[in-house]
Formats: sequence, C-alpha cells, structure tokens
Amino acid sequence: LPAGTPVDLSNCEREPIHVPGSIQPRGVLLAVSEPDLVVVQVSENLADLVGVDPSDALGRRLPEVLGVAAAGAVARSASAFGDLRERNPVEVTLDVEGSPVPVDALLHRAVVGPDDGVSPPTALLVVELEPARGPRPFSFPNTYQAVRGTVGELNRATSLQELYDITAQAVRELTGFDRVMVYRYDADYNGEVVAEAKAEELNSFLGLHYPASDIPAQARALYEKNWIRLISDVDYRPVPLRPALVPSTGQPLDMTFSTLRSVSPIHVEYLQNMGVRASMSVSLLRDDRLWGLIACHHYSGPHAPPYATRAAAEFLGSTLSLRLVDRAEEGEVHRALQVRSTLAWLTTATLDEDRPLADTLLGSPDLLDLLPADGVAVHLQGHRGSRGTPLPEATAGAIAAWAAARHEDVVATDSLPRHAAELQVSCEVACGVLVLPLPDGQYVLWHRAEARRTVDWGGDPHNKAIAEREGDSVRLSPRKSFERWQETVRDRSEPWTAQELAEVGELRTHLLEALYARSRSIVRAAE
Ligand code: BLA
Repeated sequence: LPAGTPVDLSNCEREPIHVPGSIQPRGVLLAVSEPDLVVVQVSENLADLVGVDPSDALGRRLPEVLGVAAAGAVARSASAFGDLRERNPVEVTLDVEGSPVPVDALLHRAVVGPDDGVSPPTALLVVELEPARGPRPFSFPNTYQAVRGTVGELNRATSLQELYDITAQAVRELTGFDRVMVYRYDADYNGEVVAEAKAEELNSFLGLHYPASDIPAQARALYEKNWIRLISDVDYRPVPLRPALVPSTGQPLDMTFSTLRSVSPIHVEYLQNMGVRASMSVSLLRDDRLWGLIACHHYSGPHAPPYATRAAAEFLGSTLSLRLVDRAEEGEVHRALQVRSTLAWLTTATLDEDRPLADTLLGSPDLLDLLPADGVAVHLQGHRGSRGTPLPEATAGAIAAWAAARHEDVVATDSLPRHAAELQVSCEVACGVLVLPLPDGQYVLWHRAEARRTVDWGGDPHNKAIAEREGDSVRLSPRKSFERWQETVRDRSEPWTAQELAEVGELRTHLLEALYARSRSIVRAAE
C-alpha cells in the first residue's frame, strides 16, 4: 500500500508491516553497504544519539560517522563467521562531542534484491543503536543464573500448566513488565491466556480468549521469522528513514529483522484502547510455526528492558517451546502406539471369514477403542450393529447416505447442524460424525455429541473491529472495550483430528480388502 493509505476492513491483513519506512525513537538506525561501509540510509533522529546530522552521515563511511573505535567493533562483529544476530548486542562506546556514550549495537542484514532466484541476493548491513541501559559491561552472570535456574525448573515440570506458569513468572522477574501472559493459539489462531504473572493490583486476564484478527496473518508470519518485538512507548512518534527508499533498488528497506521497526498504527491504537503503555511479545514456535506468544504489558509508563534481557526472555520462550514439544510428543507417541495395536488386532481379526465383519469390529477391542466417540454404528454385509450411545437406524442410514454423496473416502464434520441441516439430527446424539462410506450403502459411522462450552472473550469478538467513516473512506479501528464477554458455543462436537482421520483412513483400506476377499470366497464357494 502506498504510504498514507488508510488501513480498512478489506486490507487489514495486507498492511505491509515489514516495510513501515520508520522506526521507534528509542534508538537510531543506519543502513550501510558492504564491504565499503558507506551509509546509504539513516533514521532522521541520528543526531539524538550519535551527534551527527543525517545529511552529514549519508554517503560517508561508518568510521567517519560513529568514530573509528565504534565502527571497528561493528565491522569486526559483522565479518565474523556465523549468524550475525546471535552475537547481538555488540557493546560499543560512541564518542559524542568528547563524551563517551555507551550503546548496544544490534546488527543484521536486510536483503535488498535482486531476489529473482537467479542473481545472488545483495544485502545491506543494518546497524541499530540503542542507549545502553543497566550496568556495563552487561551483567551476564546475573542473567545467566536467572535463566539457568528457570531452565532447571522447566526440565523438572510435570504438567503443561506448570511449564506455562514457570515461564510467565520468570519472564516477569527478568524483564519487570507489570503483566506477563502465555497466550496460546487454537487451530483457527484464536488465542487464550493460559498463564499470567502480574502486579497484584491488576485485574486478571487468565482464561480470556481473543479472536484471530487481533494478530493478523502477516504479523504472525513476521513473528515466525523474528521472535521478539518491543514497543517501549506506545505514545511514540515514528521517526522516518532518510531517504525513504533504498537508493540502489528504489524499494523500502525490509525491516523484518529490525529491532526498532515502527509498528502498525492499528496495533498502537489497540494497545492504547487497552490502557497499555509498553508491550513486548516473544514468539512460541513448534516446527517453525507459531503456537503462541509470551505477551507482556506495562501500564504506568514506557518500559525498555535492555536488549540482552530481551534476548534472555526470547531464550526462555524457545526453551518452553522445546519442552512443550517433548511433552506433547510423549503423549502422542503413547496414544499412537495404542491405536496401532488396536488397528493391528482388528485387521487381523477381519481375516476370520467365518465371523461377520460387524461382529469382529464391535467385539473387544472395538471401534471405540480406535477412536474416542460417544457411539459407533456399522452396516456391513447385511449386518447392523452399534456400540456406545445408540443412533436410530434411520438416522444412521440418512447420515451415511449424505456422506456417500460427497464421494470422499472419509467424511467428517464437527457440526451436522451447520453442514447438513436438512438431516435434522439432534445434537444431543450426533453433533459431529465421522463416516467411512463403503460400497453398496455399507458404512462405518462414529458420532460425538455436542460439546457445549462457554468461552470468555476479552471484549466482544463479533464487534472486534469498529469501522469508522473518515471523509470518503471507512477506516478500521480496533475495538475499544476489553470487558469480559461470554459466549456459549453450541452445535459443535469435539473436533476430529487430522491424526484420527488418517488412522481411520487406514482402517478403510483394510475393510475394503476384507470385503473384497469375502466376496471372492462367496463366488468360489458358488462355483
Ligand atoms: C500485533 N496484536 C499484535 C501483537 C499482539 C497483539 C500481542 C504483537 C505485538 C506486540 O507485542 O504488542 C494482540 N496483545 C494482543 C492480544 C492480547 C495482547 C490479543 O496483550 C491479549 C491480552 N489488531 C486488531 C485489528 C487489527 C490488528 C482489528 O485488533 C487489524 C486491522 C492488527 N495487531 C495488528 C497488527 C499487528 C498486531 C497489524 C502487528 C504489529 C506490528 O508488529 O507491527
């Protein structure tokens, strides 16, 4: 979107937040070409920290702008082997009009094309400087000890909730934010606050849900690449880069990995509506995908923990993610083994051609051991049978016919009322169904009852965005109320998981083989 385009309902997810062309004023930014270290872009506030005007810096070499010692430290770090960002912060002392000014230099490279897959991509070295806060040299032992203690606790934790709680508490102690939350996504990227450490006087957000649109898709994609961000003062004035575009490309600088990146004005308004003065969030990833965030708020004023403290919080976030994956995988492996043995038993048993298939599948173990559901109904080789909550035969037949008409191997829905209202099936019995349609009207059908639950939202999610008319255009602004808002979810069962669908797909293959084998023996017997 061209600069100045109002963000509205149609383009919210398209707001290009990685190229804002400006920074937050807690530091300054210089983009330099390599290897000559010539400054090609700077933030307009350069003089605030470095004491040199932007017009005097552009086109000059870094040593002339930052001084020989500081530029040397930056250049050494930039030329060392490996990932540049892992060596941040580089501790540098500037000489500003004769006085030493300690700063944290945060380095990364931004690709500036051509990114055509043919020519090698070129990059600019981006140097961001933040005034050093806290003790210098940075008190590594203290932070290391705090982090090591927490990692030990995480390793000893025995439940997910404990993992979340330890992390929230530790990040709060480390960073000093008024409130630290572990925010976990569901499959649709709606989020829930699953742990919270907060100043006593604050009301609790624990258990509140927030809709997916509060953190749109492009922001989530950016947070999968760059794992931490700080808005140290929500009431800041963005500082533009000069010149606005990278001279060699005519494109804006890609600020995906920039520490000072100016954030979306819509999000700033959201935080202001929430009464938040400073916000930080750390990505929580599983297999490179975002599963949640550690979200931090400060209310009384700006808050800017030093870079090294933020990096320690980021480290705790990735430790939490690893521990969580371990635990989840333990559970999944255990369940998968059980399912495999049930599946093996059932398919072996189907080889006994003297026993009707329906009896075999509803014997012991049965199809409910394979897949948790309230009931299962089968119609195979003229035999009908069921286990668990019974489903009237006509109802089962109607659902199976509906499923067969979809011409898929496995048909699943967690809401018949939404997806097949015409069947008029009572949600008390079968709200969600998983059907294996088989030849000649035969079927296997699992059903789950409605899982009615109440969800506490942080504000009305259906009214989450308020459209406001501004002249000719409609501008989107985030909702203004974050009061607890209760919703009762009806007409839905527990969802069928991808894992369950895959396992049932395997069963189907075996069943088709068994049915085929039996039809051949009948033919042979007749000959
Ligand atoms: C970003 N939204 C975010 C971020 C969070 C939230 C944590 C990451 C940036 C940060 O660290 O502050 C949301 N913050 C929350 C939630 C809680 C919280 C849910 O503390 C709960 C306690 N937001 C809207 C609407 C739009 C929107 C309607 O409400 C879009 C039209 C956009 N949110 C939006 C954008 C970003 C964002 C664009 C990215 C900000 C950036 O990184 O530039």
